[in-house]
Amino acid sequence: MEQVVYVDGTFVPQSEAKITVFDHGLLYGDGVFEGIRAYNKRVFKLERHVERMYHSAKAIDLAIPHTREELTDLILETCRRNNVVDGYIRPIVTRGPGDLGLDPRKATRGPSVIIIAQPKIALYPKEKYDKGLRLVTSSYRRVPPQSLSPSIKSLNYLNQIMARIEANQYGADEALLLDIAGYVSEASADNFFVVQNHALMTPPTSTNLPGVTRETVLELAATVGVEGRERPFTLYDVWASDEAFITGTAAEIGPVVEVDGRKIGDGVPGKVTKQLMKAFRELVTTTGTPIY
Ligand code: PXG
Repeated sequence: MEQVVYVDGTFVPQSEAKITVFDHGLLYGDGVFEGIRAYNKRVFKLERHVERMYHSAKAIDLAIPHTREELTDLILETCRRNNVVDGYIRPIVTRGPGDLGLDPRKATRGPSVIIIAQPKIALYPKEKYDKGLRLVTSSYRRVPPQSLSPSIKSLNYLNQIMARIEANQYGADEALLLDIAGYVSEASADNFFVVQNHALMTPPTSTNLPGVTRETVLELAATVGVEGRERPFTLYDVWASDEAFITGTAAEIGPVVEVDGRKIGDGVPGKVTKQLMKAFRELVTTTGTPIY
């Protein structure tokens, strides 16, 4: 059955879901989005994702033409119309249609609001979770906050796409990006953690996206008996770590077993990582906003 997409006030079949080629989201990447998941007929951390979307929009001076409550309801309604049980949800708000020219004032009609709710999500193959991911450090640095805040989940992903292309060329599963000062930042679309001496470490969010999965893992740390810390660290700390993993809404918790040709720990998914994966699974399948 064809999916139903919300576009600017109406629900339409996917094949009829269209926006104009003059939309500034397409022309200039002028817009924001979210990536949200549903598990077991509930949307995981919906309120937090909606909050992040409003923060991103505020940062680019884009007024979302709905209250948070309205947008939340529209997201849930899009899930219902697509019979979502487990799925992937993508709200997008762009600057909207306007004449050529990047000045946002040209987008006179106002923002476009799009919500996609897919009843299926394409995951990394199961093998990647059993055997672990291989990462390479990118030669591209994460765009620094001096140029564009990495906290904004904007429609500009070329920095990360360049890194991903490079990782593909090296036959790696993911790219690890450093910040402009040489400290570890994040993967192309996931946050990054190392485990050292029974403590988790992840870089502060000044140089990466404040990931919802990242926050969740920091909250879960205590339940598996480890401390979760936010502090800057270098590639040396990665290579010398006992375990490493990436976190993201799509990837969830993905064990990392190799970085730049060096084995991490024993070269297999680590004990703490596996405990966190289990605790995460338990949390996502038992909490969240009910869809129905
Ligand atoms: N860093 C970046 C740059 C991201 O884009 C994350 C970290 C992880 O954040 P969350 O909140 O998801 O834990 C992201 C999230 C996709 C896709 O379609 C990308 C993300 C999320 C969902 C789907 O590739 N990025």
